[in-house]
Amino acid sequence: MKILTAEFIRSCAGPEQFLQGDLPEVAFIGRSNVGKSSLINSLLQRRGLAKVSRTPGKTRLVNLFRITSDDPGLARFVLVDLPGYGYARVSKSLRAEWAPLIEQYLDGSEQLRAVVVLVESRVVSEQDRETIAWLLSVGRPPIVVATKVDKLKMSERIKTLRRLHEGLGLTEEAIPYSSTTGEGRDRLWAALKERIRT
Ligand SMILES: Nc1nc2c(ncn2[C@@H]2O[C@H](COP(=O)(O)OP(=O)(O)OP(=O)(O)O)[C@@H](O)[C@H]2O)c(=O)[nH]1
Ligand SMILES: [Mg+2]
Repeated sequence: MKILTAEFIRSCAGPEQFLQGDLPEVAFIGRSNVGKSSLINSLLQRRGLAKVSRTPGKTRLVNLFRITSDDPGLARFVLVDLPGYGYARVSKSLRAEWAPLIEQYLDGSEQLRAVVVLVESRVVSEQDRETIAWLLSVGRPPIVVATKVDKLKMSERIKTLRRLHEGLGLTEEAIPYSSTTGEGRDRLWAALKERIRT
């Protein structure tokens, strides 16, 4: 899987800025600081395409990227980087502002083929659980990715991933991912291809 081009389209502050057209869309969502920007950069093998921020909770807009690859199953698609949710240090009113934007996108997009929910392997938050339950309730079963697995010792890995699986009430296995080592990249591409094809 080789990415040929990856270009930023725009940041959307409202639904009128979402894309029209027929390109399939793949969206990424997760708690702030879960490693979303790092995962997008590692997936696309583009350093710094999605900002890896040192200030958690910075990304509050829906960011769109146009991607082309050498894989016929995923030749052209749009990657959607959704705002991080649930960062405690951000005020409630600010959070109230962008949660509707996320829901409008996830509920309304006709081209959306897959939603990837990122969760941190060792931390199961109530909001992760709610997001996954909500996606199931609107008929968009997500692909769940467990981030930063390089931080887990081999001895704790199985137990931690099992706890995550049970804690989130998953039906499908989460994909273990590390942006540091590249683990999980092929598996995630395969999962995305499956969703885009069908
Ligand atoms: N060890 C390890 N650290 C990671 C990994 N992915 C991200 N990090 C670190 O986690 C922190 C947050 O990473 P980001 O990719 O900016 O996370 P984000 O979810 O985009 O964060 P916001 O956009 O600020 O909400 C950074 O310090 C990264 O270096 C990983 O796979 N392994
Ligand atoms: Mg980010």
